[in-house]
Amino acid sequence: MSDDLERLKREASERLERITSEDDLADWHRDFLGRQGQITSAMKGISQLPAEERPAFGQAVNALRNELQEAFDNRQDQVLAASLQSRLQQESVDVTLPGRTPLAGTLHPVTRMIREITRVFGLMGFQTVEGPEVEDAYYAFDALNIPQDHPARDVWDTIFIESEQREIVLRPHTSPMQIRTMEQVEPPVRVVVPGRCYRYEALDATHEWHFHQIEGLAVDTSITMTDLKGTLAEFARQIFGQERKVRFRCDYFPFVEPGVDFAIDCMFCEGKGCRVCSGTGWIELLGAGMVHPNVLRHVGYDPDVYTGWAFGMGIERIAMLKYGIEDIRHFYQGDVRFLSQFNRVFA
Ligand code: 2NM
Repeated sequence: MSDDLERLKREASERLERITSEDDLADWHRDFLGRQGQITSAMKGISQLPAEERPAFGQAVNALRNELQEAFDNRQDQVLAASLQSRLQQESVDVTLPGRTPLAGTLHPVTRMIREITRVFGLMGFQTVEGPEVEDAYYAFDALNIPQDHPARDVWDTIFIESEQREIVLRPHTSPMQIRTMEQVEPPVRVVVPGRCYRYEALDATHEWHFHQIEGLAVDTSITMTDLKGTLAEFARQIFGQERKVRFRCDYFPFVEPGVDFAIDCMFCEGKGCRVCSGTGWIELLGAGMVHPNVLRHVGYDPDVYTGWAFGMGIERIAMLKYGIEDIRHFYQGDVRFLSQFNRVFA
């Protein structure tokens, strides 16, 4: 073999030995075995040789080409095997590592509060019913002893839906469903109605333009104020602790007579007076009263035969007191840092 071919062989072999990457392999192949590589140009040099040397030279170049091709194939196998090995190592999974806990959704604090309150009333024989959020004004006002043009109609800051035929509102309380219930069944009635309500409010820490209420209703022969007091005291003690004191004071709602406001002694200061109870020692929970005879007449109940009581409370307010939430707007901002604090499973 000529000195030139010897040098070419040595250069090619040494470079091949050092190659560890697929890119370098491709470069090497181009430089030596490619169409414009050194083997090709060596073959072209054959024309410069005297005729008698050409066959031997041609054979030598061919032999070298085959030799280099074989060396290349071997090296390529090694490089590919090594890179596969290191990829396997890099991408290997340690199956003994502890798993990541997936983020599971939780119930909204208002949903939890509704379930907790309806459970307590369920134990006392009350059925839970739900009704429409978009209501006929008759159910939202007229049937509740709040006639058209009566000033009491303005108290609820109602959101109206435009309609040609009827007066339609987003319900400002869940009482409409209590009217619907009484229209459909004869006493005895024992229901609680939880659900979303709407009012055109200026927003602050205690007011949202949409919120939730739960209202209760009991109608039967000889239902009295005593039943109301006993039922509400039991509710308050189930939710806020057996030691709670209760207070009833006169209040006015168009759909009841007499009407009361129901309070418990402050569980933060034990009635001594603090920031939460504004120094009074008492926290107002809800409004209630004996269902007005006009309301009973509207649903076709004879007020000389039946009596009943009803109450209504804001669910967010109860949840804020129970869990020490200082701003009602937290409920509807969808902030996971707030919402994920209510993971605890209720009894
Ligand atoms: C309240 C306070 C007092 C109430 C009355 C009725 C119905 F339908 F029976 F007339 N439902 N809810 C009522 C009574 C609601 O919320 C502060």
